[in-house]
Amino acid sequence: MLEAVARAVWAMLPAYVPNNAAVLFGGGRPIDGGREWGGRRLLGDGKTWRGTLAGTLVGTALSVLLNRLAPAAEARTDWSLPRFSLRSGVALAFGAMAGDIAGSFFKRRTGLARGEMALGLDQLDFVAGALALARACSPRWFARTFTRPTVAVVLLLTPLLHVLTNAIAYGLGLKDEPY
Ligand code: CTP
Ligand code: MG
Ligand code: K
Repeated sequence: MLEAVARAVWAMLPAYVPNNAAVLFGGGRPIDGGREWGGRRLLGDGKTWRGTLAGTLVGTALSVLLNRLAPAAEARTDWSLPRFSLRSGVALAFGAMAGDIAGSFFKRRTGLARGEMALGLDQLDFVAGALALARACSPRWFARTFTRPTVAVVLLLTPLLHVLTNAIAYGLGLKDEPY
């Protein structure tokens, strides 16, 4: 059980950190360039080129780092941890950013302003993006790494981790809202 959770979190870390990296390094020119659609912003000022690039780079770098840390972590436990290819690492990191951007697109369509909470969507849009892109880019790696029980753990655990890290980022003054 603990190993299943550890494997799931390990495999998802390159998809988890991009959001936090975007909060830290984001800002500047919005991806939608201020454009509107149907009287509302296409994406909003919260989705920037810089944040997206930073998130993708940090997530990818973490996948490389995790590969190097895995043997030591495995030696200290009796777990076997997943490894990332460059392809799957990039897919998880960029997929998380893309899913988050798609989430903002839907938030704007339903009239939610930038920063307003969309319960469920905010917590899972990046997971859906990361898993979908990883599956499309590295199908064999994906099938090995994200077995059904692992996906179940991810879907249950991610919203909790997301709420927790965002609350911490808010507490540290890094984020404008605690979600
Ligand atoms: N961010 C960014 N680029 C991204 C994603 C996030 O620059 N692709 C930065 C922005 O400064 C953003 C912050 O990270 O405000 C928090 O991200 P998030 O909560 O996803 O955005 P919101 O501001 O809440 O906007 P939205 O309502 O569109 O989700
Ligand atoms: Mg938000
Ligand atoms: K979001």
